Amino acid sequence: MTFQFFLNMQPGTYLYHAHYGMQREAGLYGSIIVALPDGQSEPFTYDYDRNIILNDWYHKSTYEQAAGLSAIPFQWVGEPQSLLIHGRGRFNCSSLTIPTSDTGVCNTTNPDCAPFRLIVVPGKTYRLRISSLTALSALSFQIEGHNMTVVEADGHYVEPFVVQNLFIYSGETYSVLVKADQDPTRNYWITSNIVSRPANTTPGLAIFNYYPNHPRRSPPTSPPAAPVWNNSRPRIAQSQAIKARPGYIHPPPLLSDRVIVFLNTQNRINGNVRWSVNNVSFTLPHTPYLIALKENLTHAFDQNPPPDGYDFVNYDIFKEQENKNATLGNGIYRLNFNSTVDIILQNANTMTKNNSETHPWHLHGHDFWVLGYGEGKFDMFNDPRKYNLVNPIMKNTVPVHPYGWTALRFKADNPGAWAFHCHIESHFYMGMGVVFAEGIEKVGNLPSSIMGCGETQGLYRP
Ligand SMILES: *[C@@H]1O[C@H](CO)[C@@H](O)[C@H](O)[C@H]1NC(C)=O
Ligand SMILES: *[C@@H]1O[C@H](CO)[C@@H](O)[C@H](O)[C@H]1NC(C)=O
Ligand SMILES: *[C@@H]1O[C@H](CO)[C@@H](O)[C@H](O)[C@H]1NC(C)=O
Ligand SMILES: *[C@@H]1O[C@H](CO)[C@@H](O)[C@H](O)[C@H]1NC(C)=O
Ligand SMILES: *[C@@H]1O[C@H](CO)[C@@H](O)[C@H](O)[C@H]1NC(C)=O
Ligand SMILES: *[C@@H]1O[C@H](CO)[C@@H](O)[C@H](O)[C@H]1NC(C)=O
Ligand SMILES: *[C@@H]1O[C@H](CO)[C@@H](O)[C@H](O)[C@H]1NC(C)=O
Ligand SMILES: *[C@@H]1O[C@H](CO)[C@@H](O)[C@H](O)[C@H]1NC(C)=O
Ligand SMILES: *[C@@H]1O[C@H](CO)[C@@H](O)[C@H](O)[C@H]1NC(C)=O
Ligand SMILES: [Cu+2]
Repeated sequence: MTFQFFLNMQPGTYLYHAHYGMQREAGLYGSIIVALPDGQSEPFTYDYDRNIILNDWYHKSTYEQAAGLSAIPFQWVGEPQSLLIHGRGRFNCSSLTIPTSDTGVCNTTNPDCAPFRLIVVPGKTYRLRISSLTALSALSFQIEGHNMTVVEADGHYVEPFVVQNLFIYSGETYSVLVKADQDPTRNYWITSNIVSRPANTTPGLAIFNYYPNHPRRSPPTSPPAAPVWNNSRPRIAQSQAIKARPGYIHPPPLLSDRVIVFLNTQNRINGNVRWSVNNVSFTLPHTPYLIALKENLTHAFDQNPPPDGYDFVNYDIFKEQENKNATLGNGIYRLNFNSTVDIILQNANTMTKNNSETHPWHLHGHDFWVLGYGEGKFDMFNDPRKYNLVNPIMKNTVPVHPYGWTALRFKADNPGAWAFHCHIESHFYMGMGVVFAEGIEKVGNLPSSIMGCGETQGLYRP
């Protein structure tokens, strides 16, 4: 299949994936690498460029998972059965009861079950483009015995910093530089581990294979230990370390026109577990927003906008969620074209005592500046004074850490209707998202070939 599209993007590493139901998880995804224009060079050097996609894997189909999430009683998808490093995972097949005719499918000598290996030539420097498209898991990625220098995040150059493990959230992309400068007579482990959730999923394993060692030769050491799953301090520190690279700083507007605070809560609505933003749990209407907006189909979705905030004074973000009054909704936020909008993602306790989760929020159609991260309840008066307005990184996906907040700023300068949602597949399915619309009058005439869903049926002209 051939796609044609026009790029108005920074050179760098991006992702594409399905966005219908929970299809992404079933494997419809990949990465897009935008090359530099001829004659330009990167602000760092390397010998080889390699791509690694991280994922998690469930044995249940996405349809079964979605059915469970909509069922009463609610059936949570649970932790993944495997972690994949570039499509290869591990699973103890003897714990499965599979027909004997199928045993060849799942055994360690089957070449399809061999771990991913990254062949490296001693002394060379590798640019690894690492992306995560996990359904649920926040990951720690590590190469035994080697440090990584982070140089790119979501298509923007980063002021380089060194890490032993990279924390990466679903929807994010990073480039790191790694030099193959260790003992070349052996191989090393590449690992991925779940953080932020108490999962017992087997860690992801791949081989950092020094040429000319045999790629199947197991490293003589044990894989490096995983970070403590519930210690969010190093994760916050790494989020805060990501700044724009000098020479590549896009200064943000110093003031914003509108501030929207998004309280992230878990609620029970009509007997089902849902995620909500300011008491509203998102549901997708049958009619596509852009067509509805362009064609003035005012019955296609709720014309009342959802709230710009929550009850700051009385709401205790550390307390088990008791609000039984969240509602389902499909209203949207209308932004003035070209205005500067601040978004504060405010995390809170879930319906489980002493529990707050990490949510990677992803914005379509824009890059935003990441102005800051904080712990506890966002303070409207004092926290904005601590914003980084000097060299904030621009990204399209950002985590809000447990019991914390994350502040973003973007310019509403891309005509259209755009989703902003948690990149955890089941969370978005359970309502964790919103839609922004701006500059609809600037959107050209829509082709009739895209009509046909919901109220646009009558507009379809083949
Ligand atoms: C794999 O599962 C089998 C059966 O449950 C168990 O006996 C065995 O110890 C497991 N192997 C490993 C390496 O965990
Ligand atoms: C493992 O898989 C290989 C390749 O498919 C097959 O030749 C072999 O018979 C399988 N071994 C067992 C024990 O099933
Ligand atoms: C990696 O960085 C750590 C912390 O800065 C340092 O202690 C260690 O020696 C470095 N390892 C390598 C292989 O450079
Ligand atoms: C992390 O969880 C463990 C139990 O798995 C608990 O003992 C420990 O106190 C927790 N640490 C933090 C920082 O919450
Ligand atoms: C929708 O409403 C706008 C503003 O009232 C108007 O300019 C536009 O022509 C209308 N479009 C259609 C397709 O009716
Ligand atoms: C959410 O619902 C609770 C309980 O009804 C209420 O106290 C709070 O003000 C509501 N918040 C918003 C943003 O509507
Ligand atoms: C929730 O809604 C019900 C019915 O509308 C109302 O009786 C109740 O007081 C509300 N609860 C809160 C906490 O607002
Ligand atoms: C949008 O804002 C920029 C400055 O940030 C300005 O140069 C541009 O003219 C504005 N465009 C419109 C259509 O208002
Ligand atoms: C929950 O957190 C509170 C403090 O916020 C603490 O006092 C309590 O011990 C914690 N409970 C559990 C079960 O960890
Ligand atoms: Cu989420």
